[in-house]
Amino acid sequence: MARITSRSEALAVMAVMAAAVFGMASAATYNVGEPGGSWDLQTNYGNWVSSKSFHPGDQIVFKYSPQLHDVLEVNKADYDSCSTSNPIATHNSGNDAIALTSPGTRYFICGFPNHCTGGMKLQISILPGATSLAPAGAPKANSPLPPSTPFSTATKATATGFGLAAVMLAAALMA
Ligand code: CU1
Repeated sequence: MARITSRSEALAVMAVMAAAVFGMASAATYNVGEPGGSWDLQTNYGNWVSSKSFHPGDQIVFKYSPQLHDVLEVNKADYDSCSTSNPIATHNSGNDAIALTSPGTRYFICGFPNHCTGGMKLQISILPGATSLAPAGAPKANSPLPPSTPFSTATKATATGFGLAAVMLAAALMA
């Protein structure tokens, strides 16, 4: 009886630690327009982005028929005017994963005639920091702390938690 209890306790600890670590990793993949849409003429991309926050390490994936659409990454002026003449990058595989590597704003439009003006334009604001390491409401401009501090603290806490969970699991399995 004691064995079962301690093993299930260890497994519970492992599950909690795994959840914490996965949450902390926070590299998310967003399929553009999903659920309910894709890279198409029906989706309202302003609505789509409004419920999300993007961070370095995340990626967005454009899924579409290459016969019907493509994806041009453009600058803000070309985004605003739906100009396709000077793209930063062109994607047309129909399954295009775009890595969001650094903070800033990136602009995507469809290059097919009248599709951008028809609504196929997507503006992505990439916020600094990993999702779960940026406390909501934390003041941004008041601190001279080195930026690495919260990350190394979190990493140590995670490593400690993992070690503890592994020891407990091993103890439970050997009991
Ligand atoms: Cu299109």
